[in-house]
Amino acid sequence: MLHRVLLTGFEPFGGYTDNSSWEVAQRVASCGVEGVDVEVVAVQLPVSFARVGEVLRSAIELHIPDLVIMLGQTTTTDCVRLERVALNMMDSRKADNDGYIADEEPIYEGEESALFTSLPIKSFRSAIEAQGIAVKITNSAGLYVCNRTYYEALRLCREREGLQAIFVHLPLYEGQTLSQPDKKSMLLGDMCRAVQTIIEETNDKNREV
Ligand code: PCA
Repeated sequence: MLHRVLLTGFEPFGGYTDNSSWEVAQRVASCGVEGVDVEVVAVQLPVSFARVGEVLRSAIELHIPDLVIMLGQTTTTDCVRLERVALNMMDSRKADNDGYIADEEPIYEGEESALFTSLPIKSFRSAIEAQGIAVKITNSAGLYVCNRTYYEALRLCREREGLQAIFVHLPLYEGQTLSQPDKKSMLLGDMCRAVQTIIEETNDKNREV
């Protein structure tokens, strides 16, 4: 059984006035998950290579979740992307919200090149697909702030027994593309449903043990 889920979303970046990941995190935290007796807390993260690790660590220390679902927005997809791996590298062409551009820098010098989620992402994919929501598993979360955040979370999972984490990239939501009809988007309701499904599935799996 799960007790507490920490859902993170990011502040706006890249010229957008909102971020689909934060819209979804707030909605799921306020609705909860029907039939699952779990507390869901939403925390907003800064789009900052330098600051995001500390903000995530403090949120985990404060809320003591058993599951962390990190959400991030990407403009290049029209489906939910379940991220399998975080790489120990930061590199970007665009500056973060502090104005910083990373240039092939390790997140933690001398540590492992890649960390993998221990959650059953294939079961998540099947359960989300079964509801008619477009979803895929991807093997790179990029090298921008989302990947940096994911590496931090998976590193913390090794230190804290009972903590599991997954990163999910989300498309823009329908309201963000009104003036850019060529851009891909997804309904907020479908993205919320996908996140709720991950919580349901993890709760069921933990119950079996
Ligand atoms: N997406 C960015 C960082 C913040 C966000 O929502 C990324 O994919 O790295």
